[in-house]
Amino acid sequence: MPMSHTHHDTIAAISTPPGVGGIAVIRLSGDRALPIALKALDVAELRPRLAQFARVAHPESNTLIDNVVATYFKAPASYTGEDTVEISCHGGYSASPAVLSLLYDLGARPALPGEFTRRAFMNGKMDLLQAEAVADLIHAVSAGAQKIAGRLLSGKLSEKVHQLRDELTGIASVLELELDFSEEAITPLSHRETEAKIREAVKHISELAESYGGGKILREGALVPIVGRPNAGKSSLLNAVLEEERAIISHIPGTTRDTIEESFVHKGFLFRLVDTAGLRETEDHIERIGTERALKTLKGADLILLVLDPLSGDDFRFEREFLTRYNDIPVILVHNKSDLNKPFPELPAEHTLAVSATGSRNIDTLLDMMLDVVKAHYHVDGSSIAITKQRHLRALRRSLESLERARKALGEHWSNEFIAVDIREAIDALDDITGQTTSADVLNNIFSHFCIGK
Ligand SMILES: Nc1nc2c(ncn2[C@@H]2O[C@H](COP(=O)(O)OP(=O)(O)OP(=O)(O)O)[C@@H](O)[C@H]2O)c(=O)[nH]1
Ligand SMILES: [Mg+2]
Repeated sequence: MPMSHTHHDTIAAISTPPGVGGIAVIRLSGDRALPIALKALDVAELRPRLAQFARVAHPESNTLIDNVVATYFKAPASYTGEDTVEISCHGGYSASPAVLSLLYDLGARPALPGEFTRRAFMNGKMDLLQAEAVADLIHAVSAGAQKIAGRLLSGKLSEKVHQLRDELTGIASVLELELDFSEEAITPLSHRETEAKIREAVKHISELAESYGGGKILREGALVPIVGRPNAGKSSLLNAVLEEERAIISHIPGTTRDTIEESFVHKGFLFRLVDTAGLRETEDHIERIGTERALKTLKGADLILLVLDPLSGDDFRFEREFLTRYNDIPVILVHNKSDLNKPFPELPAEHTLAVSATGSRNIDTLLDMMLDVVKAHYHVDGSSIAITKQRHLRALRRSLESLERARKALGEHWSNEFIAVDIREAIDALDDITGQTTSADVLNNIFSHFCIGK
């Protein structure tokens, strides 16, 4: 947050999206929220948690700006934990901006992106995981993304992180106690017990780290490039899935040059399907750029649809090599043009399905298969607790590195003091996830991605 903006300022913003609608809600939060609201509204008092009708008029001309309903949330019982007044104006482009500008004249300042939620975090209303979940929930476009954001918001992941933290604190404090009271009768942990406890903690933290793939996919959707030789029917497949003529299709090989990404939701699960240029050696400059783009998309792929054309008349060496090269990403081998009843080669793929893109045959089956493969491969389970962000993963990895050091030190019979320091570092890394030790830079970055008014 820029230095000139302190969290003692009273901030205001319109919290509903711009546009024509029934109502628009302005949020006003900070020490002076109540006096500023009372100056703007023609009421003598605002009672906490009571929706009150009021008029807002121009201070000089006394002409009406809008009739509103105002609700006062007295600190700390508000979203931000500060005194907050929410003013419901009429929607559209004129009333709410006019009311907001009056609030600015009366001493409020425009809220920065995410500043209300940042204050909620600062005031202990939620931890950082929950604050992130607020943004995720707002941006969730699939039922899966909504579910995982909801689970974060309810504090399930925070609880899990706290459990892991308690586990480590338990070990560190015994080690530290032994240092302080080495003369007295506390039962020290044996070398073996400490080692076993650290190993247990490592296992639990690793499990959480492994949930990243699934968590990320639920939040952002699975990236699924459609690849194959020119003319295999990749663009036809994209169109068949989307049920619209999105990409250009022609019988001329090399039709698609650019990558075309379209999202769709299947059974509550978000997929990002990418049509790509056919892969072949080519002299054509633009086609070559298209090929490079296709290969780039493969780098971030969660699942690949490799489309096969029985008419291609070659030995399918390309497909064979492809399957060997991309053996760490799940691939569905799509036997396209199955309406032609031509034979397909035997290829070493785990998942194969015959479809007809232009005949819309087996497309629903393909979607179900995509869902099953992604769920199984990334352990995406509707009910489990998962981390969803690189930030979480990095912190867990740091924690694991510290524990690894602790284990090594223990093995080399270092004094407890050093081992305890490593374990404290592992705890700090976990605290970074919930925001207890997160640096201002990281916080700035997280909240800058919020919308204004949130
Ligand atoms: N019979 C039959 N023809 C198909 C099917 N799918 C695609 N085609 C035909 O195959 C040709 C190529 O289709 P596209 O979808 O443009 O193929 P592509 O893989 O996107 O080709 P490039 O963009 O050039 O790499 C077109 O003439 C389609 O009509 C199918 O299921 N059955
Ligand atoms: Mg194409």
